[in-house]
Amino acid sequence: MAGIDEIHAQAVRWIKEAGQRITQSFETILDIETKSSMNDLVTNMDKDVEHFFIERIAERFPDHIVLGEEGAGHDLEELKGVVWIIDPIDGTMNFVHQQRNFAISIGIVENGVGKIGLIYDVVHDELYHCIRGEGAFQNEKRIEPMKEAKLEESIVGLNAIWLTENKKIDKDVTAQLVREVRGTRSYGSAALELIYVATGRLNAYISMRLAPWDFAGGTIIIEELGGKVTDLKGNPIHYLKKSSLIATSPKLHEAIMERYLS
Ligand code: 2AM
Ligand code: CA
Repeated sequence: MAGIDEIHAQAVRWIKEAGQRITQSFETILDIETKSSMNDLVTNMDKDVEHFFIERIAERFPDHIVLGEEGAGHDLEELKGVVWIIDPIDGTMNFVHQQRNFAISIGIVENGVGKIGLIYDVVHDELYHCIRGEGAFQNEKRIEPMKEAKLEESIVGLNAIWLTENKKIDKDVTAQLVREVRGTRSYGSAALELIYVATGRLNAYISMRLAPWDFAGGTIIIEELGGKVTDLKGNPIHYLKKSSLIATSPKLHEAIMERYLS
């Protein structure tokens, strides 16, 4: 089987190439469809980029498996061997409406353990990446381990939808959190919000509903930097299951869990 460094090096090359394809598509007219709802968008570029990875991976690493958001990869029931969990465009609504605030997200998992994380902020040409145990990097620059923040001094990534009546969380609880922290932000791309937590631009990110391709790459990078990612019950997240998610530093994780989620 290919070594971890070789897999990482290939993933870096491919994610940059995929980024170029996306940038070039800004000059073309997108083909936009909706999926589960009017606001759940998919474009020809989401599909094109997913296919790009599937073809490259099948050719170079034929024993690897791909789980992609647009469903062109494998149908998986368990995480055996090397699995690439890919979101070709995370933040598709931003991609369509803003041509910014989106990312390509890849988590590479071996027998259920996150080994390589990559998030590419295409518009800023910023690649965040790590190999488990070897530190995390923004392009070539090493990212410092995550720092703790007090609850009242933290900036939390949270979508305003969770302050409206919903089936996942009591909106009074989220409203209390919004009042008690220093500030909240919503960027519309889980991958970017996770990388903002990894780099200290946010102190925590909370979502009630994410899929493995939204969080795999970011979780691997955050864990490499000493952060903690769980579902909102405090259980470990699973790379094959949709779940709620809280990503932050260990002490702030404890504080948020204790004050709002227990
Ligand atoms: P996407 O753009 O790849 O679809 C938006 O708040 C963030 O949540 C984005 O990362 C978006 O990913 C993700 N997202 C939006 N709707 C979702 C859903 N129904 N299930 C899982 N993730 C979702
Ligand atoms: Ca997507």
